[in-house]
Amino acid sequence: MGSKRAPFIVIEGLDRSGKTTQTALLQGRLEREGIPNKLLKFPDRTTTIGQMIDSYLKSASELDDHVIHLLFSANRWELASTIEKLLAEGVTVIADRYAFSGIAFSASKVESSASDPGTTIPKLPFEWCRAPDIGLPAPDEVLFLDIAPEQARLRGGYGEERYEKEEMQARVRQVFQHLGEETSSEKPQSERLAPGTKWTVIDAGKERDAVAENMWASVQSLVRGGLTQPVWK
Ligand code: 2DT
Repeated sequence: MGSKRAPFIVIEGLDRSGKTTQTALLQGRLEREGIPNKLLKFPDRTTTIGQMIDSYLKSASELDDHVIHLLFSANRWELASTIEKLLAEGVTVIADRYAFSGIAFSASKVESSASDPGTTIPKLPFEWCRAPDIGLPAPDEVLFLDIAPEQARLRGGYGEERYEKEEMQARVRQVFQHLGEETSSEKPQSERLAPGTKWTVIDAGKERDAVAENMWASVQSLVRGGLTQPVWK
């Protein structure tokens, strides 16, 4: 128990929040500070499961909503032991998206209600969405890059992939906010995805360098100090 491990940091964010740029800037900062690190990206489209996910996201294939949800989760489980090994070796792991995206996107899928066609209901219950990721190595900190839909719109059009639609993005933002509250709450461990995780909201509407500074300010003591407690599960 005495030996130190490195921290696990997850970057989550809405479309057009600058997540990819900011993740690269954070990694560059770790490099400059001489902190050993590894950047992972979820979905990891290089594995066999990842290729199925890639095809689905590009609308080249159709899959049942339950199936694609479980594939996204399986794509994290594929890397679970690698993450634990890296942390134990003192390598800081940064993940561009993780289980929080998994829940936020799947729980945002809706269909019209049979009894009241004017209203929509979730296709997959929230608790069902969370279940497959319980027990994964949990991050020490999540940096959630938040941007208001109106501001995101000013940054230009959405991409081509499935889910890159404004209505969907607005629902995803709400589920992320709910996950943030839940993660920061005092709920019993069994009712939270990530028992020891710190959830930090970063205002991604600010200019690039200011966002990068805020992210660094939030994680720097964690990445400089190392941790003695085991990886959260
Ligand atoms: P990128 O644009 O960041 O490659 O994401 N997604 C992601 C899910 O629906 N479930 C998940 O578990 C993960 C990790 C978010 C591709 C899209 O995949 C969605 C956007």
